[in-house]
Amino acid sequence: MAAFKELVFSGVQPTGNLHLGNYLGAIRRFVEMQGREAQCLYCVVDMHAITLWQDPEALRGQIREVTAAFLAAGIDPKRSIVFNQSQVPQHAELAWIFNCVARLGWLNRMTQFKDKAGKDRENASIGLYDYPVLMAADILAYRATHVPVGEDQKQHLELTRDIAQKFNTDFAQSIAAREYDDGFFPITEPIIGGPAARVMSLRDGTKKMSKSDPSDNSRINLTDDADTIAQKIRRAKTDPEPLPSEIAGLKERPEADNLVGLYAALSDVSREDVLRDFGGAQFSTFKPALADLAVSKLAPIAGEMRRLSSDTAYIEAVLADGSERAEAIARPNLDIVKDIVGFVRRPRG
Ligand code: AQP
Repeated sequence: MAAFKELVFSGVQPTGNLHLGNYLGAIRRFVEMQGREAQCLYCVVDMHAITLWQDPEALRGQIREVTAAFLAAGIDPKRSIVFNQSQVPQHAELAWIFNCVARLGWLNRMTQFKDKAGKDRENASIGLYDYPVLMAADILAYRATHVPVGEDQKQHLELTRDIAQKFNTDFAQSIAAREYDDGFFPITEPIIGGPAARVMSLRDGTKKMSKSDPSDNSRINLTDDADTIAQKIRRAKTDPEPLPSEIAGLKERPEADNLVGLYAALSDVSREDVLRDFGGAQFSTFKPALADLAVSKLAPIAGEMRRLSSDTAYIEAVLADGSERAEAIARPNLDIVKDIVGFVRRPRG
């Protein structure tokens, strides 16, 4: 492998209903990152998916579907490493070591656990609680320097940085003895931003667009056909006012703000540019323009996803090749971590 200065890692859960938020907030950014001088690893995080029960047969299909979405969106599996988490055992191994570094108080502050566990906390899986520690292991098994994610993952990325820092401090002497002068783990940079860092539900502009929302009308799925996309945008909740000409006019108008953000992200311009073109327009004018734009961007991806999803052998070959290449990076890193921690390990022959 060529030595790159940057190592980019990110993942998507195969939990079904991949949506426009996942695409604009994450997958499209993954594609853009391929333009940097970086080794990129893109992971289908199936071990995260089972923190909530998944039907085994459906899970296999969902893993293939997320892989197909990566490829259909433009991730090149030769240039980037595309794989599924469960095929690389170092994620789970490092997660255990990090379980012994992370503090209960840190995890108790994680808002996503509170949201997902809801009122029935006692009944949530331990995996759901421990999710952010496994996420830190996903990233740091590769000593990744950059992680493109949607805004909802910001707190988890901060935890990853805290774990890296604490590991570097707890084992400072052992790390220095191995000549890693700046600590063993990097303090990973989150890459969050742009007009679609947080895409909101089409039914409620104060809630994020999410796979698990019971209303299918709340999101645009990457597999939706043109008519469905147009219909969902037509029915999207809005207010009776026309669009403002200035950004300040979007304040307190979450649904309008969300649709303007979507238009900006899909056409690669700023919100200000969108308002320059549509300021004063009614939603009856803006929504069809947004629907046309969304269909023109998403229909080719949906078509390619369908074609690739049905080619099981190809998708599984991509994942097998990617897992092997990912493990070739993670395994030597884990060997060093085990030495740092003080484990006795079998020499590699
Ligand atoms: N609404 C969103 N806007 C922008 N980015 C988003 N992401 C998710 N929702 C939005 C980003 O997509 C990546 C993959 O997410 P994930 O599947 O691993 O987990 P998630 O955040 O739990 O996704 P969902 O869709 O919201 O699922 P549920 O309903 O299960 O909670 C991440 O980079 C995420 O930030």
